[in-house]
Amino acid sequence: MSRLIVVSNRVSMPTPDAAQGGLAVALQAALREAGGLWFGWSGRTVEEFNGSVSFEEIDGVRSATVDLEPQDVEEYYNGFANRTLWPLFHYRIDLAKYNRSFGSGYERVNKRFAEPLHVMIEPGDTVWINDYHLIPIASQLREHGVKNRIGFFLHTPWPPTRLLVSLPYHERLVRTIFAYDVIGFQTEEWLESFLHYCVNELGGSVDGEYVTVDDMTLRAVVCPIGIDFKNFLQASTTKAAQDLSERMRVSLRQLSMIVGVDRLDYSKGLEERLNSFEHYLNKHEEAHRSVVLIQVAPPSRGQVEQYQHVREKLNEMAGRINGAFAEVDWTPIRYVNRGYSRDELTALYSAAKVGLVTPLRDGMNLVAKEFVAAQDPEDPGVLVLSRFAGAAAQMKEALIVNPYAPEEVADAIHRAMTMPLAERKRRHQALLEGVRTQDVHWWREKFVNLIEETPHTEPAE
Ligand code: ADQ
Repeated sequence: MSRLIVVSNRVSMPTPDAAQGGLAVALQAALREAGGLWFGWSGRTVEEFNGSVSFEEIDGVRSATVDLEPQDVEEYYNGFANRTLWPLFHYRIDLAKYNRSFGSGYERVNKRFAEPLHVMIEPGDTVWINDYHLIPIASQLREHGVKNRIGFFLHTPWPPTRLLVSLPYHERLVRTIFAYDVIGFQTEEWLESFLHYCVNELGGSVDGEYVTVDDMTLRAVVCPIGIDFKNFLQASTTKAAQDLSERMRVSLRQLSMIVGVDRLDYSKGLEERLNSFEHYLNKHEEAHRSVVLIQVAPPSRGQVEQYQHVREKLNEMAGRINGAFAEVDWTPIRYVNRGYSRDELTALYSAAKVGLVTPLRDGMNLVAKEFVAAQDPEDPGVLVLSRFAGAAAQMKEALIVNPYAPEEVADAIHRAMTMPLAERKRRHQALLEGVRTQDVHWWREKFVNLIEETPHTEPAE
């Protein structure tokens, strides 16, 4: 069996007590089985980059990390990855910053990663690169003579061609993708956008799953990520989960709860969500003193101005709406700026009658799947899901909404709140089946198999 090498911006190693995302858990399981290695940035900085690698082994998983210079972090991570590509890939060209130094920092760090990485890759290893931070790394590895199979999975959307061409040197970036053997997307929509670009901007041609540009061929597939379903169910039985369940029961009493759980990110549509909830309160007097929205949103990427703006805006909105509607014994929005462990999240989700997942654009959105997994099948809550989340392509039995239309979302909240039990059960059962069977282990097995069965071909000389 070939060894698996996983590469991502940050490495998330197993720790006995830390809350772990589904992605980390799935990749760790794959690495443990295949005896592989996880490579990425340590999260630390050094004055001068030296390419030295720190190895660590925890619970059968081996990691290799390198430190970066502060300038690298600023230009590559806070710069090109999070100020340029993230907004652009979420269709927000109005927020994307195109400083040249970001682009050169991005290329420099990808080169810096490729140097120690190529030395570690042995013949027969399968290499799996994750996400938009590392798009050009395969082309760097090829320059070092790496002939292994290399796959790339994009966790975010791929933007429409008309938006992508606003990126200076877009062609240069996309051409580097042809150094991979396989590229995976969350949905058909992102795959189609990618192929559209290849055909219309690069003069490529598509034959089934294969796309060819000049003498370079790439297999492009859809492979939607899932959650670690079994692990998630187990998390709901822990003491932390049960303690929070009890606290929720006491604090909610007769209140019906709506839950939102997101990183504080403009792509998650949080301002629009609060606006929709305000519409709901305006239209439904009966919800006053009987409904509460719990929105959990821990700050992320705090070095980037737009994240500071969205945070200020949400503080202001939550305060204003609460000020306008609250009574001495009721506050409509509980806005919480901290993260919760996975165990505690299961308790939050299961206490809710409605899950509000309304991003303006999202590669997949795992919260939608976690909410479904946490529901009691005999009395399930209802998922209200944005049509612009990748998850909507799979989760058709949710109440699908346009997050830009506050009245529509408000109506969906009302419909979810008043939905008869039989309909809730029917919708939940169908959703649960998908979440259970297409879980994160299904996803990584499918993607690793795709890389392993796709032969590596060198471009003709
Ligand atoms: P994210 O944008 O981070 O991920 P998402 O998939 O919703 O988005 O969440 C990832 C995880 O973070 C979930 O497991 C969730 O429970 C956890 N999380 C979110 N908010 C939290 C909170 N307040 N407290 C604790 N945990 C919280 C990117 C893409 C997504 C894609 C994933 C995986 O943007 O579209 O689904 O990668 O591919």
